[in-house]
Amino acid sequence: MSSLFPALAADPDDTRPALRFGERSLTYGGLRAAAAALAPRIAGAARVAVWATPSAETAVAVVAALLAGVPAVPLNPRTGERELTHILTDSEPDLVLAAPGDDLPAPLARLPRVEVRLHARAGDRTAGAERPMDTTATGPVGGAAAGGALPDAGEDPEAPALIVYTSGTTGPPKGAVLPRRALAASLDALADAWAWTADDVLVHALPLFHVHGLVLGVLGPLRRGGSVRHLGRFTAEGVARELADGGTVLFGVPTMYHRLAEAIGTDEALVKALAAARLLVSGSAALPLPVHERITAATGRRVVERYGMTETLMNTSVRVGEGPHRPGSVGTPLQDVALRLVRDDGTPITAYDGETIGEVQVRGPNLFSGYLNRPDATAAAFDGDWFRTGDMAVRDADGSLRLVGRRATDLIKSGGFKIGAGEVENVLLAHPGVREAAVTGEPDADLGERVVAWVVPADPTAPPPPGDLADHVAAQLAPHKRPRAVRYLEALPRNDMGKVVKRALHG
Ligand code: MCA
Ligand code: AMP
Repeated sequence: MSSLFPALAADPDDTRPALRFGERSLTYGGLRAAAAALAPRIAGAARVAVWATPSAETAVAVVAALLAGVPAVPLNPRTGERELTHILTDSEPDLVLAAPGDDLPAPLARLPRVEVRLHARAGDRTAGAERPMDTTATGPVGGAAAGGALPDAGEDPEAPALIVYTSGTTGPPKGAVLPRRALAASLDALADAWAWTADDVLVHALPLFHVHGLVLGVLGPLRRGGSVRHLGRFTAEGVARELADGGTVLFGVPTMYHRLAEAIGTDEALVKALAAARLLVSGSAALPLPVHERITAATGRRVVERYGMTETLMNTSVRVGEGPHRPGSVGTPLQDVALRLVRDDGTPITAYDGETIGEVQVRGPNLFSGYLNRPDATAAAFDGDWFRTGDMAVRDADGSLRLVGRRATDLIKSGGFKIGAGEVENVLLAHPGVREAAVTGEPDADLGERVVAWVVPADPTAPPPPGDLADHVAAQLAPHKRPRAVRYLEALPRNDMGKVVKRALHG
């Protein structure tokens, strides 16, 4: 298999821009030097954790791990205690990669720490850095200096590259093992669908511990030899500024497009910037029709939707420059992706009629190799060699897909993050003020869905304040999993078997 990053192998003095995070940037030569310096320091590790802040250090850390052939486990820096402990126990990283000055929580502080430097040598400008980013950095490393030989990971396409944790309906998140083959196949298939080239400058503001922000948003541009500008945090002004200043492509979750659509009315610069972009892409959750229509009405632009999943990387996309674009469609299967719709009884649906609903199953080089330490869950996720996505869809006559729902109602998509009702319920139950708890997702104009906690207080005269419960979930799991609303009940509705009837909650 060819290298994951041909542009890095090319020329140590390459001055083309690779990464920009705020005021800090790295050229291809600079990235090559920084990653080549770091790779030998982690080579031989079974696995490394990456403290995945939205920074150039995260990009350098992941690229170095890929060059060294060491699987990387990107960690949400806001992960709470319980979830972090689970991920570390499950993935057993040998060390953690973090930027100088990053403050690591206790469970991680026990691991050996390797600092990610953006410069192979202090003050070394020949390495291709456009400007010094870390002037305090002293050359860390044995061996590979700026412009030195790039390590070769051996290029086994099935070797694990990333382990990305993703929530299920119950229990703690599972680690999806993504091989090098899947990263390469999915990114190349997107390049085919989007005419994505080295000339593209991607603007993004997504977190770097999930597939969308890390694989598509960082590894994608680097595989093409193009560049990425990360905003650090999402703002409509930041998007307008970067698109007006050379950005060509925008990646975002629907919540971000919703916020852009809100800002459009009062921000002429944003309208102009969106209108001039080559490509606007939305994914991770359904883009609501009104959001799409507002953006199109103001800018004349259509937002391209693509459909993916941590376990499968990207499955379908609307293709750039092809045919009329129907909002609500997530497009056709990507190059080399086989896709079928299957009825509840397991029989495939052959109709392309826009109305027969089935579960989406996929097969292809884009698939993960399994859940870490979970052969049971891996086996359950497949029907033969078809991966069951759990998403329900219809197929139109032209082969394009429209997603209509999910098989499991206990999975909530909020702001593009997947949240399992069960994991939040378990944490709520551990709160002393909670006797019983059920968690559901409720429609939310901004987040798509919001997490709602239905709570039977331990003491009905003194129910725990909603803010306390939100803080508790944020501290144990992650802030994006916190309930945005808490409703108090005297008892949860249950059926004869004692099982909570969630449908009765919203009634
Ligand atoms: C809030 N915060 C808290 C608490 N409440 N911290 C501790 N305790 C609390 N009780 C913090 C948050 O961490 C955050 O910090 C800030 O307060 C605001 O939080 P919040 O209101 O929750 O954020 P938001 O404004 O609602 O975020 C919207 C968002 C976000 C930016 C759109 O949802 C987002 O980044 N979504 C992207 C999800 C994504 O990448 N999904 C891809 C996975 P601070 O302000 O400092 O940040 S899906 C995927 O990969 C597949 C393959 C696919 O198809 O793409
Ligand atoms: P995750 O498990 O966090 O990787 O999220 C994957 C899930 O996000 C998919 O199974 C879908 O339910 C949802 N998803 C991703 N892209 C889209 C999209 N374009 N439209 C609707 N849902 C999407």
